[in-house]
Amino acid sequence: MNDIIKNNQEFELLMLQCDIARKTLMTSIEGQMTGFEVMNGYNPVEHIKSRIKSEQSIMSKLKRYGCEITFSNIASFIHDIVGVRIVCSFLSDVYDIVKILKQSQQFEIVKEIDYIKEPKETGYTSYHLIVKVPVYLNGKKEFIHSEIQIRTVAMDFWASLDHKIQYKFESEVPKVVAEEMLRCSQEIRKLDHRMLDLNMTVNRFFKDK
Ligand code: 0O2
Repeated sequence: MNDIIKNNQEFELLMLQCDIARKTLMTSIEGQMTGFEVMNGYNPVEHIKSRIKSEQSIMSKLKRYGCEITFSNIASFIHDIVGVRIVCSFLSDVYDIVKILKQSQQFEIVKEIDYIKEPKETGYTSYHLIVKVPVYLNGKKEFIHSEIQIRTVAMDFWASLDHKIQYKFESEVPKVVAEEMLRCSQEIRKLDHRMLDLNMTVNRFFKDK
């Protein structure tokens, strides 16, 4: 661990604030989804996970950005120390979930990136929201930036394999592997659309009865 970080009480406090933000986000999101289920008889969520980014991963990201490892750079540049991932079944669920989250009074959305409409070069697809969560600690109110990723089960399958591949090859992924991953991403995109169409057909079947 970097010395600036290791002996820094501020860093310890930041980690504590992040954990409070993570819990606030999880409680808020789970509550919103249950509220939606009560009103609509349907919960779009398959599962929700949350994590606090490891110190190692924070340092690597700062290095990748070409920033000096300081507490203030962590606070200014790393907006995904708190991460929440919401996984759902269908493509339409992703956009329903985004709509529900936009109604939250417990956090504020500061940025949204639709990597489903415009996938990353790697083939990565997901909907990202960067949010600001208020945290009250030691008589002070601070805002903690956090990242919410919303994706289908199929997108999640791709992303978790990609994560393993990146780790194994230490981000120097051979061209042949990267190209095959891109093709898999395109297949997953088609499959997500087919599953959505199929679900709509099934729903219409029951509506007509
Ligand atoms: P981890 O281990 O998940 O925390 P960037 O500077 O573009 O790399 P930025 O600006 O934070 O990152 O935003 P971006 O690109 O939206 O990526 C944020 C997160 O999205 C990443 O966090 C990953 O979780 C996920 N992600 C983005 N691109 C890819 C990809 O090609 N493959 C996979 N599997 N995940 C991706 P971290 O910090 O990179 O990683």
